[in-house]
Amino acid sequence: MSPALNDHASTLASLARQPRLALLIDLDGTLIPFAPTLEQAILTDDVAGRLRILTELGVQVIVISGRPRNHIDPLRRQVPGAWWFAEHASWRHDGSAWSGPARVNDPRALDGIAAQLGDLAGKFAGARVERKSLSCALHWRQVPPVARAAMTAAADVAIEEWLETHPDHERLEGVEMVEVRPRACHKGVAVAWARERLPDTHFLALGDDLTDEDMFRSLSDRDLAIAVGRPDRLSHARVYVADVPSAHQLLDWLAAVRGLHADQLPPIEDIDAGARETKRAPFVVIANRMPSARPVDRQRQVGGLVAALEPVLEKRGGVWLGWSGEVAEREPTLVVDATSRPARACFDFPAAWQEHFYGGLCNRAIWPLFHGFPGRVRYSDEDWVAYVDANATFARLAGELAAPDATIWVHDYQLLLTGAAMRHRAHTGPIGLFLHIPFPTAELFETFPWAGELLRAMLAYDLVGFHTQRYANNFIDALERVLGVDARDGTAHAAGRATRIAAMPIGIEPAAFRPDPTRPTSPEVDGLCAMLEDRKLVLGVDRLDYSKGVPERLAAFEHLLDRHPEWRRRVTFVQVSVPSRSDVPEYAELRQQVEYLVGHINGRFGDADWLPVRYLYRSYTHDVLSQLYRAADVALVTPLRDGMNLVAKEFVAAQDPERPGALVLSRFAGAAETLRSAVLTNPFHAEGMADDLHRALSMSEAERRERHAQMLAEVERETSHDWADRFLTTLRAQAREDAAHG
Ligand code: ADQ
Repeated sequence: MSPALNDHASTLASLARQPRLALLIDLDGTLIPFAPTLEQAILTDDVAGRLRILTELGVQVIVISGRPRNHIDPLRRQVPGAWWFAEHASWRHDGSAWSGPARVNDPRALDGIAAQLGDLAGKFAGARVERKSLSCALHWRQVPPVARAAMTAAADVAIEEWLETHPDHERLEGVEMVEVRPRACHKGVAVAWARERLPDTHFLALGDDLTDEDMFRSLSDRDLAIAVGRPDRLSHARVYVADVPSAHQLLDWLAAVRGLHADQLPPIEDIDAGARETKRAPFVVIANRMPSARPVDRQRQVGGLVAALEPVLEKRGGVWLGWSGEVAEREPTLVVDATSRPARACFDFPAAWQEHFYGGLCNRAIWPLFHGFPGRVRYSDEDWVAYVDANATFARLAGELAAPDATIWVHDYQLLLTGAAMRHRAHTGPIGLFLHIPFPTAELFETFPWAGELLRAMLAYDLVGFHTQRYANNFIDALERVLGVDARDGTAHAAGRATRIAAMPIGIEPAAFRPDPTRPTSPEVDGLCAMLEDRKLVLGVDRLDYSKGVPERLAAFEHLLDRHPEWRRRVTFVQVSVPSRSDVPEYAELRQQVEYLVGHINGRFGDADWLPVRYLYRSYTHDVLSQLYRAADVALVTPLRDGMNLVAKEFVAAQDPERPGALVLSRFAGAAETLRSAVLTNPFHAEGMADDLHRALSMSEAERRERHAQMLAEVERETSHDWADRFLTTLRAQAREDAAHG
């Protein structure tokens, strides 16, 4: 038995003897084995008897199920002393009556997705839609395996699309089912409610699927979560029992211990066994966000950071460390999934970080300042404290994961202090930072109240990489002005360490964006092309962020229709915006502003059969995105400021070299440094941008071909894999050199 498992076994033994103990237990997959239909999945009297005995022995039994209330009612009579939760934590029954959720969502909100999933279920024999009072689930246990992939892919698309306009709901993967439910109704709510009523009580929680993770993550350090079945996900449980019969055995053991009989503890296994192997990882990538383990999302990520780093992580046995995307009220602890590719380790943020670290210093201070929008910057001491704290925590957790001499690659503006915090913890291996956003001019940077602290911390890295030489030079200027450190030769020497400063533009994997001729065109792209008739398509694709200049782009399009009326009815502008940071008020305002402008232009110029602007607020898979890029006559990539901008490169890669579209590219995107054959434009000058768009629309095919060939050569010259190799080679060389001189 490993030492860790011994710890868990003794925690369980002492928990079992606590005078005040509550058992939080899931129903299906935990107490009741899965059966082909819900009707066959019954709570036998034998199992109910075990729960009754526990209640008689002073354990407060709390059953937390995803089932609707009418399924729970007959079961309640089998275990009279228990409390019951239905539909996760939407409804609760404490022995007297059902009470509803504190915040009731309008159940009709689900009608749209329920209808879509219903249609889908109608096409796949065995699929079943379950409509509950506040949520809606699609089950495919009975769908033949050959048809499942097609059905789940279609369900994924429908749900993703629906969620984009219903941010107060979320999707939840279950065992052979997926559910859409209000974010506020999860099993963690049941734990909080029980904790209020049961002060000084220890909690033992058992559950088998993802919905139970909300219950597990809400436990405190003195409670224990036990998974039923080895989780194939990142789990907050540290131990598991093999299956439902083992869970029953565990209940018998608990009753025996509390009844003061000796009994055999059933085998409990350590989930962390895999994680411990990863703990001494030789290579760790640290980024705020995690790559997704879900296939649909991963398809979206192809070509980005994950695609670039995945092979390196795999080759070197590395781990990706990041934020889980969840918030929890407890000390951040690592959850490791050593089986995913790449191996992933993540943790939940404390609630205060959401506001002060992520929403605060990162997105209200550094993001606008580094993009050159000082008017949008808000500084707050509390935000800075949270930033320091978050960076120190990332460093602590990376230290738990990495060997002391491991190579650490830190990404982006959220983690500028992490390298210094790791050095503080005596990390001896190479640590590099790549900044994905611009670095501002020294004059602007100096307005940052903690400019000195930030720069000093950045010099703890062996290598700091930027997209362009201009950003690297800005950084060098800032070192000179703020710290008096001379790094004009590309290396800064400070505090006995040398930091290499280099420009290393990120690329894409061009092959991933060439439309696959063997695959059918997506119905959505087909529909769009049919709607265009013989009009030209101007395309914009961005995350919805003020730095991307979407309102300015719309203004330019309006000028085009004003100044060049010959384009009216001959061109359609399709703007695709991926929802981004929609919980930050500025972003919600931006969305409204864009929607207003779209309505304004369409109202001014549109007629019964021509809509000048189509605005799609959603994300697409890369396959569909590539088809859209290829269908476009002109891409308008006009950020006000952008570190690099991958959309420009993806558009170039997706073109048919014989009949390519034209690229109108902002001079203020990092990509403009290499894509010199684009039509370069100034996004701050709407009329000028309208003229540049006119030029691109009017360009001859020969000129488009020539420009495209030059740009494609650039895109193919430096791919994302080359970029990752180059960064890591430079980092290792720098660390070796530093060690030789140190
Ligand atoms: P971002 O600001 O996110 O990245 P960008 O480089 O354009 O900007 O990358 C956006 C990615 O999202 C692209 O890969 C694109 O395909 C994808 N995307 C955009 N719209 C989409 C949609 N509707 N559906 C699906 N996918 C969509 C930051 C910096 C950039 C820098 C990158 C990488 O701000 O300047 O280029 O990191 O370093």
